[in-house]
Amino acid sequence: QATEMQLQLLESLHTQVCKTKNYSYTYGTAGFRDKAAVLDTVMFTTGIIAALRSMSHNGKAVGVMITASHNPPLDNGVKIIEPDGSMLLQSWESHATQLANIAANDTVTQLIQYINEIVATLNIDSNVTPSIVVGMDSRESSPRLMDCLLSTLSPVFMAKIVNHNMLTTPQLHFLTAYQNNHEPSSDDKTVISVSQYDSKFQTAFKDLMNLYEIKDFNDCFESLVVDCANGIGAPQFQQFVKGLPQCNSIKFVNDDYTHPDTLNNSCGADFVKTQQRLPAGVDDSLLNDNNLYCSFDGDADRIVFYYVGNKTTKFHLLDGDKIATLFAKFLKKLLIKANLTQDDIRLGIVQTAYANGSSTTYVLDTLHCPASCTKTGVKHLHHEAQTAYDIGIYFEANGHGTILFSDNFYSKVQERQTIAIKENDLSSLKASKTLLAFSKVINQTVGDAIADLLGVVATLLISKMKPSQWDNEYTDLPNLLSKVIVPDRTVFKTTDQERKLTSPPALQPKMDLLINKIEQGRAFVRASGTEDAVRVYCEGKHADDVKQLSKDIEALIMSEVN
Ligand code: G16
Repeated sequence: QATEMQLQLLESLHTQVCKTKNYSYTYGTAGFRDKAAVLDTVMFTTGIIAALRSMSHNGKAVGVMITASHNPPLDNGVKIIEPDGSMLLQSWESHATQLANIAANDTVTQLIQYINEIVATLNIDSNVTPSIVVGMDSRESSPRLMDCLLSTLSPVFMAKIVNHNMLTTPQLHFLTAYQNNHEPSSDDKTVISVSQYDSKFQTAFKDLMNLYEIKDFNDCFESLVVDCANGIGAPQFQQFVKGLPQCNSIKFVNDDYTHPDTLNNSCGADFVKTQQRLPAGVDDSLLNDNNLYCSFDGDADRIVFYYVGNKTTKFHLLDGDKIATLFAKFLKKLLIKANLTQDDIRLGIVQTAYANGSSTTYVLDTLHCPASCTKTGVKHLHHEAQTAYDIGIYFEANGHGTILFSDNFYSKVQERQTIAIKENDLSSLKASKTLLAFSKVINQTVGDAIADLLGVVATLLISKMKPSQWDNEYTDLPNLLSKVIVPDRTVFKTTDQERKLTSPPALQPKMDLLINKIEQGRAFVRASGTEDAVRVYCEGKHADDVKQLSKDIEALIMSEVN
């Protein structure tokens, strides 16, 4: 039970920090996200929720990242990380939302009452000291919001806090899990910092490269040009590659994270994916048919690749679907070489409705792998990958994803490795070694632009595959993703993994008539969980039809809501 002093402190901090009142917060696709100016109150309560979550885990470290990822510079947000590095358990999302809305709309007595209710119903031991790991992206508002977040943690909860300041979201996911797995002994003075992340993934990449004696990128492309969206991924990845001699031909664009007003502005993964064109900053000196390009988003948890063909006239996107299929083909081949069947190790792909129809057909008919579809949001894909497969490759088309390897994967591959050594089967041995080494290059806590970049580069180099060969595995159906601003996006409700609208009720039947008119037509509409907009996705056999379909659906939406 809280002491009188703690309650008084909470009351005075609530008055000091929570300036945004009479406001309704909603927990979106990846946490709370809004204009930075209104986030003080929800940051205050997120600190409290993180402390309670850590206490409910018996004091294990819980992570909190202040970021609005791909959103424009004036937005911000917050993501909460479980002790194992995954996203906040879904049943806690409603506690987080309710607490924020009580702080914004009710009295401090009601706030305290609700905190007590969580403690009582979840049987949380209030004597446990919470442990919180925090970080933020490079937005101008992030330090101010960090103060709001931290305000209650030491004075009220006496929490242990590790503040990593500016780093990428996946680095914080990794370090949260790392801290829980490396509880220092009393004489251990190790300070947990981003250097543990760097050395873990640098070593993994070097080991994989050494297995194939690869010294540079020359077999597959000339330079790798990395667009950092002017975000925190820039300094973090620049520091990271200093430890990798193989990567010395990497060139950077949009690495100006010290000017937060340029963040995600005409650059970054979301821009490149939705506009299907090169980001700003790739000037003539960087245009080369033999280069590979990629773009991070603002907090470096997404990545998309691209290249230019035909003497720099054509832009070719290699998005999340292409990354997932590249990994699936590579890993499947290795499993076969290691004499492991689909019954031994179940490899599957998890996508969302945004996955290009051609990619799903390729997965099922060419790779002969199972494919699942979930709602948008990494938490949904992650869960499916973890529960349905031994190698669960999950990627959203927007470039957000990773691979999860199960315990069964590790034990079966190790078993095969022992047999291969006994039988002196060198090809099978190398395949098992590659599988194990490759799994270490991947950040299994969450989608990570840096780790995914290493995984893609390693796959291309080991397979001796040029970007155009990667692309030619299948051809994307023409597609368009657009946004419509509506007075109230909450009226848009979906079913069937967001592939069909149930509300407004008249919209889906009208859309179906339009979709059925075009060859290989597919389209859906859903409310964004990170922006105040409704998203419209359309695809079909012919680009002109897709353009028209997109326009028609946008017009339908406008006529329905006005
Ligand atoms: C977040 C989520 C992604 C999601 C994206 C867009 O990405 O983590 O899973 O695809 O938002 O979501 P929505 O369409 O609901 O706006 P990020 O990179 O912005 O954190």
